[in-house]
Amino acid sequence: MTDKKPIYVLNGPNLNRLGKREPEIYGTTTLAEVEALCREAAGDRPVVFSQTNSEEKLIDLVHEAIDEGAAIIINPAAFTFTSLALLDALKMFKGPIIEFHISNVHRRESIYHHSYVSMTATAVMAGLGARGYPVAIRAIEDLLAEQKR
Ligand code: DHK
Repeated sequence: MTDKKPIYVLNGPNLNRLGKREPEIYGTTTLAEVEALCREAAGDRPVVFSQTNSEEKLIDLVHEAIDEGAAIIINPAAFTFTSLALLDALKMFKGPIIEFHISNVHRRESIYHHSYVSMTATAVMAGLGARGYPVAIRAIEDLLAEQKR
């Protein structure tokens, strides 16, 4: 049993098709496999893992994290580059936020080069592939431990 608050791992549109979607860019790891990697890396800390194609639902999940969560790892997918509403929601979160991209968005088309989320994220990870999700979990644990010192 733990009294640790959860890490929210939030995934935006089209990531439900991970593993089949443009594998040359996003790899063949499925979202279910990513979830298992996150839970294993988190150890005794709870993980709220979610994916939605809805901007409204993604913002509702950020609101839930504001009230219940210790940290957020978010792959906003296309909403990264379009959503001021998501940025405004994330600004309310008081804990560490890692903006996460499977691909190196800076090496791709220019439409993927400006992120609104980066204006409030603690850190940005891009290009490690799905293997980066557990790295982000471990980085969050370090950031939370530093906050306690
Ligand atoms: C995922 C997406 O769906 C794209 O819209 C982003 C991001 C890149 C990723 O690399 O995880 O451009």
